[in-house]
Amino acid sequence: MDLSVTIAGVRFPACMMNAAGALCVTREELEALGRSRSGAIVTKSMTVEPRQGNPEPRYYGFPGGSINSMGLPNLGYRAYAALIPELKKFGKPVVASVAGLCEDDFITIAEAINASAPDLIEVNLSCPNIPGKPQIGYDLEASERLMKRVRKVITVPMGVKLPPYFDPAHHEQTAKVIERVGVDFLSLINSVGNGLVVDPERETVVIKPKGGFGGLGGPLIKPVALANVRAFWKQFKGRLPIIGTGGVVSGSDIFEHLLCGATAVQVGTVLVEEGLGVFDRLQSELAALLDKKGYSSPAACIGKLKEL
Ligand code: RRO
Repeated sequence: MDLSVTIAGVRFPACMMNAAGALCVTREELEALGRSRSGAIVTKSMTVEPRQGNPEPRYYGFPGGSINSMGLPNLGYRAYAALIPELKKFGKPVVASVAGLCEDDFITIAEAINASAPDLIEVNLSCPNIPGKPQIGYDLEASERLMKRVRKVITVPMGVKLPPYFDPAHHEQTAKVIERVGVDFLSLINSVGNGLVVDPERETVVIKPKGGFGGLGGPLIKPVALANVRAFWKQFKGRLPIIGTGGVVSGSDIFEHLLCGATAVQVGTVLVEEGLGVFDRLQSELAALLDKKGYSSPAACIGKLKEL
């Protein structure tokens, strides 16, 4: 079955890809994504200068999911700007994830990365792990100001990666901001910020930065991700493409994201835990499921969730 989808006019050969942060920091990792069956190559969120990130241990996987406090380890935007034209040879979209340590950084990076012509840019408003820096996506005034500024310098399709929201009022207010800015797609959700995982045996936290607090990912956040996909799909009446992220481990999880309104999904925790072969497995599982249910393509089930 053809699992390709189109987002903001860009064709993805399969409706699944890595989530920013998962196996996508170095040239080697990005090229491996290019050779894999990932439907796109998404870069690690980039800052102005290269960063080592937070002290280790900073990622911990457990049966329900994962917790991370990577702290934006990346090569710096200049390295990614040089790499992006090369990554195009893999014949799939290259998505540049843009972050920054202050508002001006986002503009500097967005302008330079846009000039290197990625197929899409994802602006990350939701990193939970920089000590002393709140997630921008939880400050709607700051988000609007920042998005309006990056919007002016980005000419390729521009998306924003949002944190999870837990109240309908926040979905509604955020949607109004997105509408005013004029965004081409949404990536929902970033990790559920500032969770805490405890090892009762050792009586310790499991990651070092921020006293053990970090972003949660994997199966345990799937209901939160689905709720955000659904809420924003409804806010925009299905007219703004959504890339769903959170808790995708199987073809059935992808199907759930599609039903809620996602056009494609990203995989983080399961990619880190299972490696690049996960894309082969997910594609077989999704194709078999859609076939069994009589859907001819991923696009045929977007937003089709029934309410009782
Ligand atoms: O690097 C990180 O610690 C990180 C980032 Br930028 C992000 O957006 N989400 C996340 O879970 N970790």
